[in-house]
Amino acid sequence: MTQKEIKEKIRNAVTEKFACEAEDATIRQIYESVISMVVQELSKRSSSASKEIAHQECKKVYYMSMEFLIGRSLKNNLYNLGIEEKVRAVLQDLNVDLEQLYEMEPDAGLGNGGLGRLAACYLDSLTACNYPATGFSIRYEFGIFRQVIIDGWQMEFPDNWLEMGGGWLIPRPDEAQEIHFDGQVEELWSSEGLKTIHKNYYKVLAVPYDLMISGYDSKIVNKLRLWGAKSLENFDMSLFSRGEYLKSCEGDAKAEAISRVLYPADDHEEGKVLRLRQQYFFVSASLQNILQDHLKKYGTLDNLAEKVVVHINDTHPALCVPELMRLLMDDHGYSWDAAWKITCATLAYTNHTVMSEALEKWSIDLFSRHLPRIYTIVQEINRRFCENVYNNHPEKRGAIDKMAVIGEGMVRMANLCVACCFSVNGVSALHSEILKEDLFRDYHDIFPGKLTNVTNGIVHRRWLCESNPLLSDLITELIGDGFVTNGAELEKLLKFKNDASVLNRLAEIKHENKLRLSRYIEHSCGIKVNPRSIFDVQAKRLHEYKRQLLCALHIYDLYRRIKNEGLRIHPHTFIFGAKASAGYVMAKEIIRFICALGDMINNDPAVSDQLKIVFLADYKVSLAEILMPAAEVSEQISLAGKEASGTGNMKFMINGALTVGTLDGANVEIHEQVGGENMFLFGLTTPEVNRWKADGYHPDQLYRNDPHLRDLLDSILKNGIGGKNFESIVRYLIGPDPYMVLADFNAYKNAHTKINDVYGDPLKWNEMSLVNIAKAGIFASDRAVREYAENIWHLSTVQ
Ligand code: 26V
Repeated sequence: MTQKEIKEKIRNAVTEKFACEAEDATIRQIYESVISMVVQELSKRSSSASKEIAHQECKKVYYMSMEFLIGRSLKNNLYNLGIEEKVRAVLQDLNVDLEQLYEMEPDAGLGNGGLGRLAACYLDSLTACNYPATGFSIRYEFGIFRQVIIDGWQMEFPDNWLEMGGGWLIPRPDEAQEIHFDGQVEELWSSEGLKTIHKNYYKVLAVPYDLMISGYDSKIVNKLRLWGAKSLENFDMSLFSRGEYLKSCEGDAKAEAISRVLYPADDHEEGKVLRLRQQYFFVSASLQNILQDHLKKYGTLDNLAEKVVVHINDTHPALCVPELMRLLMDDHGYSWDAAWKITCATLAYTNHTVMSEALEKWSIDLFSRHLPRIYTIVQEINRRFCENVYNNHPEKRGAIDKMAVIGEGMVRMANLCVACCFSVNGVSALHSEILKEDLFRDYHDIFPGKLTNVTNGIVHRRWLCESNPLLSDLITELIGDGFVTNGAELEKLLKFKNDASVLNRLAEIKHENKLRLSRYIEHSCGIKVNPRSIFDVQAKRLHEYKRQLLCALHIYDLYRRIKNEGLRIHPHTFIFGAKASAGYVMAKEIIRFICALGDMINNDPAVSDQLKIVFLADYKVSLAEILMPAAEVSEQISLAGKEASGTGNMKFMINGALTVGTLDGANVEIHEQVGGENMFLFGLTTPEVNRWKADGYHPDQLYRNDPHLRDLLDSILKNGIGGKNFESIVRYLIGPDPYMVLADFNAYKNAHTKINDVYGDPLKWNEMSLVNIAKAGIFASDRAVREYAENIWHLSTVQ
């Protein structure tokens, strides 16, 4: 598109939508018109891409995920289409600043954390690499809550993103699907055999809304299809006639509640009917849609697995297994065996956690009540699976109870996936080993080759090129722009490792980005930070296992050593960003602890030139885009064996931050890339953690035998923090703490001493930073989706 064409299109959009001239339009009208211009352009490309994909009979992947943490789209789409500067110029003529439009856009926060952001990165990369893909999820009216901190307490407020973000969605009511819940099943024998009938069900309509995914300089445009729930039985006339007005609309509310809000927890099973309904709703709608499209094109479902792969992102869409069976058998007349063969060959699954509380299970009672037909299918899958293990793997007879899909009164979604899917993968080398050796060990023995690894990745165009243009421009100047489409080319930077002028420019860019973040911090929380201080960031969901508490305890220790022992350190600013799920009491207490620590330290003139703490409220994708480029230290300090991969670690790394981290998740691979001399590794390893756990972890002994640690904890018990009581936290640390904060405390402290020392040698620091950037290419999601496409999905690119 030329600048002239863009101008025309924006002008037309303004007149069509608002019946006025662009010169007279409000900024909001311009904002909506620019979005509409981009959507139109992408839709045009999408429909010609669809035709080409159909013509080439390409195999397609459907990526099923309850979460897609998209963030903002305007800048990303303009960048990907290569028209950002042209649009900026057109808007300038209208006296509108493009940056101002960017700031008007809300984040599409349709996810909780890493899992959802990964799905968004993958759709972006799949498109950029020309793989035919569609994402399926839910059109939540409200995304992840907006976090406000009041006196240290997290408060949650609704996130009405559609008001200003809905312009990206194209409704497709003609492709709506009907979903059936509740009721009873009846089995009927006839001359044609056994027929199962689902009766007295409750119907909900699933209406698709498409969000275009632009890729980068791509031949194709893919889409993310989000299902919105609409009532089909929205009005009960008989109730209305009897004067029960409110009740008469209940059908409406119950159906439409399904897509009202994202579940804001990524840690524990809530066991709520609504979540099960959400899962079945989007799984059933998507699979019906997939089968209809396939039938339209090929006239048969016999070859489904040759042309379609459905990817299950964590266990949340695991109902794909019984739902695909149901559709094949009940709607399309396949026998059990034929349906099972197709189902197993079509479905692949990624596991994203080994934490038992996050592995989904549903009580039989709830499951069978709301999904009666699906339950009968799961029962039969379980019966056949157990029988198969019993007959064909006698050595595993003792493990059947553990491996079964139904056990202890629950339907176990992870087991369902592993029993059926043709591929199961973990998300980092370490995590995938733990799956093979531990969580899914018995399955690994009977299905050799099924379990594999694909280390996570990030779309480096968003996380480096778009969010850190200064760095991206410097890199382009040094090694050309090949790295934009081939992350591995970043390695060419290594030849500047000892080039002082390059290292100094790197430092200047970091400083600019720190200034930008400092302005944001002052504006958002009124704290003035020293831009020459070390910017040390821990930004991620708040979880005990991620150990924000380890960092906080260390800060308190620093504070006391500065005050009581006259310790001098390079000025250090610790920045936190983290949402806690609403019902997670300990996580909220940790936020309160960090905030209290901040209030005390930031207001103590005895330390305030050396130490600052900032808790940034409402951490989200658009905030991460400001944080990552400004960070110098990246905190990745989970207890070894608990963080499946982490992806924040990769975003910090590619922006030149140095990792202080344990050998957990993808940190292991970061370490492999940069070596121990370019990061600050500390703490127990996974085998050490396991050994320590087996022998019994007794933090009370650490407390008793380490006078310094005892003093530190006693002082919290005695004085609280800034007058606030945190006894519960100390009791937790010396009592049950399953994440062994005290065991790693001294090692962590030593790692920080080293950070402080190395920072005193700027050339050394910047050299380490450059090595990190140069070695981050392997964490590009282009690499990750290629591995999925080649090794798991067997997809080819569109030619
Ligand atoms: C689990 C549950 C349990 C029921 C309540 C709602 C809910 C929502 C989400 C989850 C998933 C937790 C798993 C997860 O988020 N894993 C993260 O996945 C990232 C991408 O692979 C990875 O980088 C992180 O290490 C991993 O914690």
